[in-house]
Amino acid sequence: MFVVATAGHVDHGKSTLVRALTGMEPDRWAEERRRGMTIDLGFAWTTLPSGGTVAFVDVPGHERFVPNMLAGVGPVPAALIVVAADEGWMPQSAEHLAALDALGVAYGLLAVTRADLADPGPATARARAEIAATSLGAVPAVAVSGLTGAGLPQLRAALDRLAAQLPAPALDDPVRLWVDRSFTVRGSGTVVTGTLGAGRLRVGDELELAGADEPVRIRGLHSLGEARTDAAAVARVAVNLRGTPRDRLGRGDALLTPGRFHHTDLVDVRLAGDPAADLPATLTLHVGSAAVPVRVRPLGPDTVRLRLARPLPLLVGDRALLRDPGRHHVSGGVRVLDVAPPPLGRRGAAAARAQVLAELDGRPDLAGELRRRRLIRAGGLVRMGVPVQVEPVQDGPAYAEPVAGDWLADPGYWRRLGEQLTEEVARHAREHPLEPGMPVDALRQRLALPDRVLVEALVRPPLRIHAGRVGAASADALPEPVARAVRRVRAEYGDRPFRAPEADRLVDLGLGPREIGAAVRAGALLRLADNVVLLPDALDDAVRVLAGLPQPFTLSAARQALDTTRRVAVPLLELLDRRGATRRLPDDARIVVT
Ligand SMILES: Nc1nc2c(ncn2[C@@H]2O[C@H](COP(=O)(O)OP(=O)(O)OP(=O)(O)O)[C@@H](O)[C@H]2O)c(=O)[nH]1
Ligand SMILES: [Mg+2]
Repeated sequence: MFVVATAGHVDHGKSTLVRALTGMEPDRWAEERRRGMTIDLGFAWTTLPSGGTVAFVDVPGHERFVPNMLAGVGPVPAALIVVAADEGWMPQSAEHLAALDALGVAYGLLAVTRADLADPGPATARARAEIAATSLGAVPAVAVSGLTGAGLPQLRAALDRLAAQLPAPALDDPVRLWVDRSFTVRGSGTVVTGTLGAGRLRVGDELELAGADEPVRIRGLHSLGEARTDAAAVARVAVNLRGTPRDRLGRGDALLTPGRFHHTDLVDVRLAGDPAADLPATLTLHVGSAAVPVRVRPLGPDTVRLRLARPLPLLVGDRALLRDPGRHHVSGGVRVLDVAPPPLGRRGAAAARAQVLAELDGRPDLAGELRRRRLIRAGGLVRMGVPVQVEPVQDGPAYAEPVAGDWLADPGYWRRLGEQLTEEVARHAREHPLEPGMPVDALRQRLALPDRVLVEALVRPPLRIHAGRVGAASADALPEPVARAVRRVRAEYGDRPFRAPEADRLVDLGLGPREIGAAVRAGALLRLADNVVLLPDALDDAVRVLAGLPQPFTLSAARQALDTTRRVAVPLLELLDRRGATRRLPDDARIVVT
């Protein structure tokens, strides 16, 4: 299937032509038929000579209904431009063409209608010249009469040729179905319709609806009036939603593949059309089927920041249109450059931003995004429309290796963060000499990082993480007074390793509870009990000495062999028991476990 939207001035014969081609009535409302005028979008379809199907979105031509027209053409990539032979080029011919151009529509046909009433030559020549200057370029033209049927076979053949030119739909892309109609079917509930331009839908699928907390689920699907279990782009679809009240959604909303779109009310865009300086402060942004008031802030000659009155699921590279409803003036197309732009708080920030935007063209650019954002989750980039591959794939999208979890970082920034972390840890050690390192969370805050895993990923030897703190791995990092005290213990007790310094000796050495704690955490001392410390190699030495005793051995035999006191021997043996080096027997004797 392919979908074509009509375009053209009021009464030029768009609906008559669609009716003649399809045998279906595009003017759905009684009021439209009574007034002989399209007010809202109409839908009709037919089979072409090739066997393919064309679906029409028939738009109103009256100037009052241009917003409805824009909701119809927004999601549709091809246009059937209709000009009446007897009236020629008219204001909404021009306004509709300006809209198609602004949206970058590149595929189209010209039908010069009412050719039974006047020579189609002049209207054809003028319209072709106007169209040639737009994104549509040179288009085929067919003269037709909806009344006599003349030219209809040629128009059908031209539609077939147009269909063959259209690019293949991206079936694996996420779904963003812009709703153009919503209504209630008795017994089924809420139904929305739209043009599915990419991706697939299946009955049972969950979709995301902006502003709704819960996902919505597809209860039923129709395409061209027939029930389906699935639908693939390109297609006109009617989606029946389970349990979603009718007032929760309408034209301008979008049904989305969950988790794949960033909702934003702030975008930086490039203008094609009026210069930034000439734009009024408020305009209406049209994208997909949505129309949202925006405040315009010029940044560069052709770049502006738009503040949307409500958030939309926009992606980098999206095309949209700015229009001044008061003046009936299409200000021009916009290309979305950034859907999560930085705030412009500081003086000079706007000028600096303009320079950044001057380099962007709306094509997703992974390396550039990382350079500008420095640190971002892969999923966040994908939701902005920047594809990320975290494994290299030949000919695949840009590849990036996460630094931690799914976090991606600009390599230069990541290197600087690593250096900053080392400095922070050293500074913290100077200011808090007795603490066993800097808490991970304090580091996260100092480095202004959004996630602990980033801090953890930045820690490199000789630093290490221990018990939620980042510090040096070796005793070399002990504060100098403690290190000096440990050296003196080693000098004094090295040759009688199981003699622990008495409490008053510890005080003389400057080893209070905090200093002992620091030395123990650094592995420079071994604590057996309060105020009972040995050098750390004492444990292995003790096992060697005890293994030389007749087994089992008593506490007293151990104390004598180790040349120490009960003050040391009791907790030392208990520690060896806990570590499984010795085992205590029921009669309180012990054996060395080999
Ligand atoms: N003689 C003649 N009359 C036509 C032809 N096409 C349309 N008409 C008449 O022109 C009038 C307007 O036709 P519509 O098809 O409603 O025009 P439209 O472009 O859909 O108008 P809007 O939807 O309001 O923009 C009707 O009275 C039609 O009968 C044609 O090819 N020949
Ligand atoms: Mg009509």
